[in-house]
Amino acid sequence: MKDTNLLKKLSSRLDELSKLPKLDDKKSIAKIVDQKGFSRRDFMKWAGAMTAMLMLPASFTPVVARAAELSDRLPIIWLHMAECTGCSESLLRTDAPTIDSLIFDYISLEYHETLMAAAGWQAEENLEHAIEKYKNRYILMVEGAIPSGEENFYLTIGAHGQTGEASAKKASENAAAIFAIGTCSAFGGVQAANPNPTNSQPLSKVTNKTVINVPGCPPSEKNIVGTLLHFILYGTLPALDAYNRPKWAYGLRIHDLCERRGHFDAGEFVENFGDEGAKKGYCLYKVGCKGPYTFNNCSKNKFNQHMSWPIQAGHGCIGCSEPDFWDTMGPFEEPVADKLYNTVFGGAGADATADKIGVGILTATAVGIAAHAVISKVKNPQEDEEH
Ligand code: FSX
Ligand code: SF4
Ligand code: F3S
Repeated sequence: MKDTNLLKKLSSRLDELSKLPKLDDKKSIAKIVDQKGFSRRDFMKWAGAMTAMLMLPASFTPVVARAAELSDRLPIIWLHMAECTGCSESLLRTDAPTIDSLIFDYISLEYHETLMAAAGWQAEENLEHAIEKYKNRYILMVEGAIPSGEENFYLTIGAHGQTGEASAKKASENAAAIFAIGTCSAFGGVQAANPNPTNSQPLSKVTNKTVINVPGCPPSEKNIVGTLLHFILYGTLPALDAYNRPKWAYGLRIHDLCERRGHFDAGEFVENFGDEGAKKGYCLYKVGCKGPYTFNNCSKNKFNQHMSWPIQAGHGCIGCSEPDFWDTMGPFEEPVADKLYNTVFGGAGADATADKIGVGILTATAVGIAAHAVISKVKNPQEDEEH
């Protein structure tokens, strides 16, 4: 779609949204931003970064800012299933709030067990009431995997002892959009790791409605807020990969965006944590980095007020935004074993390739190209499905 047509389309969607009543009259984004010590300029800078992240041209910045301003028009129901609440924490418990976390203060969270004041019967009633009142209008965000089938009693909520499975099913039925927040909800995560005693399942196995997966253990606040803004702007599903992850966030490998990538290509590896290579910031592949097999944008967004991310901190990526990463990506501090990936070196495996790099059998450049070829052989879920 041409930029001007898209701009028109997004603007008229926002015009429609602006006609919906504000869910809380006293709140305005300008006020909240100001109260927390940000200027309008900071807010517009943030909107500019969001615009780039959503792969829109810079001229769309005012539209993205307006989408953020209208983010209180769509009620949100956030359910907690089996999880550690790290995903909510990633967004909310920063010691200095970011504009992303302010957006979360601003949106209309009709139900969020960690944040709301209500408890017991009252909480249950609030949920039922919100589902009824905002039927087909609310966005459902679910955090955590869902113990299912004969094992569904491993998660019950509230005084009636309703199972998490029943609760997630019910809330999914009347939602305008459904986001699985975090790897547990998207893919099962640690709960579903072998032998999965609670028969925990991803949200998509519990409902037959389309679920947008926002994985990561936890996902970055920007990927959560960006998914919300995308829905506010378009009102439709974003382009998704084969695992239903938005391509704007999960379209590239960690390895493609990694600041240590030059060292990988030059065959310069950390051999052991704390060695000379580690001090020089060399590539972490040989100490287990799973960046070549993991799709996410962590190096761009980072965590903790954009301070750092796993590889910057000196540990390899453990593949936390991939399905079944607890079972398939371990051991986390060793390279992926030959069991998973055959390579151009007659099936010797990516690790054997890294060893060859280490002992300098090939020249650095040739190795860089060959190793890249190896990595590129790993199945790319982005190529499976185009929307
Ligand atoms: Fe899981 Fe999140 Fe990891 Fe924790 O939703 S994705 S265990 S950060 O809190 O559920
Ligand atoms: Fe970065 Fe890991 Fe790739 Fe090395 S293997 S370049 S540390 S993502
Ligand atoms: Fe997870 Fe790897 Fe990012 S472990 S947080 S996907 S760097």
